[in-house]
Amino acid sequence: MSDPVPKAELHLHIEGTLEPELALDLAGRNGVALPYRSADELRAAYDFQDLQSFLDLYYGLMAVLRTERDFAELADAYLARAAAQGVRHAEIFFDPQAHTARGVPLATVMAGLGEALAAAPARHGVTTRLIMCFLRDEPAASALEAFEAARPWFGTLITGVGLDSAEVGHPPAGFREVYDRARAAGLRLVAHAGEEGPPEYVWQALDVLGVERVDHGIRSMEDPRLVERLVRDQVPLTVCPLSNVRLRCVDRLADHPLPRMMAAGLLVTVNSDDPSYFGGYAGDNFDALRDGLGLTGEELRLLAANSFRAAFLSDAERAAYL
Ligand code: ES4
Ligand code: ZN
Repeated sequence: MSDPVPKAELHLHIEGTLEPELALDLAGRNGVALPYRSADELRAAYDFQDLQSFLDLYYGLMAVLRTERDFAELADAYLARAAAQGVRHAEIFFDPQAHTARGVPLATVMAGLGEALAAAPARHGVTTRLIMCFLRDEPAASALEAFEAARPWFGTLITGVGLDSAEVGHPPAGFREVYDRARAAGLRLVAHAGEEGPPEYVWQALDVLGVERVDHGIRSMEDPRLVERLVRDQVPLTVCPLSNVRLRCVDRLADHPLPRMMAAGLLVTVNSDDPSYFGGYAGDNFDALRDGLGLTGEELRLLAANSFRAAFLSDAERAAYL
């Protein structure tokens, strides 16, 4: 990678940074049986048809994450890789329900992630925020339960809430109550919408949940009125080009709507989503836009500047980055 431009990463699932080598190490350490004998064999399974086929592997492999140390090592490894690719600030998603459902206490997850995030400014030169995501293919009552269990960390470790997992058939409107509670608790609000799901889900994320940023949002381009709204309000979209190709939301990188999104005046950012699974970290996504889509240095610098504009930073913090 050529001298990476400083950037913020705003769409990153910490569980999606689990590299095959670390997964096998943790499996051995924790006595978890995996149906893969080598990192290469595991990597060969990273051939996805759609979002669901990815999620099946992703949730399955989480079985190796059991202890505070596991979560601390996972996050520290991500922060080291991200820093090497120019990431100065990372707003990190995690899926509490995916861990508590396997019997891992939320306190264990928070202690491990908290340790790595606290060390990150000095160790890696990266500041962070943490965003808890609700699994939209689980009942809204489960999201409410996860939300209430996380209250002790609100405003300290946890800055915001998001909505992820299988999108189609699970519209944002079902999660109105938990977003109302999150807003009342002073948390920042984001949601995945318009990745595989229709523009209607982006409208619901904006108008029913009241999100401040939309994760993915690429299918917004199918609805000119929605584009107008997103441009008018300069709602940031956290776009993940390599993810969209790997999950076949777009056929080829050359077909990716990102250049059209920028031309329309949308506040677009570039992110890695689940970098271990999708072929690259933040800088790799920037490189792919240059090499595969022909974006210019000026366009890439604009995307990097957008990432700090769209971040949940104070004005003073933002000024230090821009
Ligand atoms: C995800 Cl790419 C993607 N979409 C929705 N939910 C997710 N969780 C982790 N990666
Ligand atoms: Zn995502």
